[in-house]
Amino acid sequence: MDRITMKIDGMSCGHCVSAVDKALKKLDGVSVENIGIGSATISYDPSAVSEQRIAEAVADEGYSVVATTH
Ligand SMILES: [Cu+2]
Repeated sequence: MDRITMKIDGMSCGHCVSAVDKALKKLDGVSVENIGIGSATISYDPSAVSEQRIAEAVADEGYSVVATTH
């Protein structure tokens, strides 16, 4: 498993947190470790899902991953 922390733009309240949390948890191979307004730390299995796919899932909810830290 790889662990990343993403800085996410556009999140402003608990609904945003739960929307992003749900979108991430729907992805195969992803487990959410910590999430709050503006950031999320996850572990993921690189053989099941790519970092790009993860960012797309966040974008589909209307938010954007602006930075990723390993
Ligand atoms: Cu919100």
